[in-house]
Amino acid sequence: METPILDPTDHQGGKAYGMLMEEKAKLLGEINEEFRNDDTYKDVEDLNEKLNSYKEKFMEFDLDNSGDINYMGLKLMLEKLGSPKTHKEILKIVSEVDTTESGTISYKEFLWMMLGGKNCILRLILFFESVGQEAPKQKGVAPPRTIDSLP
Ligand SMILES: [Ca+2]
Repeated sequence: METPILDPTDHQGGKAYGMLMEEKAKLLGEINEEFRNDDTYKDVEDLNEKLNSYKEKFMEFDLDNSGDINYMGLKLMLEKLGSPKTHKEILKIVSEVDTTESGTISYKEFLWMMLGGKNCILRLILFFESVGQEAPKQKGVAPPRTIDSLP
């Protein structure tokens, strides 16, 4: 696969930024591929679909494009999801997911959380949000998911 190269003479930044996003999407895509091939998750329903939506969600809140969701990214995410949290709560949410104790949430940590069996605050919030989003879209096609049907 080709690796896009950032042009240091491009001072406008627009094109370079687009390439950076592309590069980031590719990196996350590679992690998705790892999880797709991981036997641990072979029984997960709609794994492919889930990984794609997690990737989008993750990119949306990796505000500084560092590849990790930091404190501010998480704070904004929770506000946008309609569940604003206090400073203390946010630190607790990070610590539940942050297995490397880096203070930030990497994409792998995010996936381990979303696909793992352990219940934590962020996972519950994101599940409730996806239920709310999917219900109107699937109207007349498939019954909307209910909280009871969640793994
Ligand atoms: Ca971490």
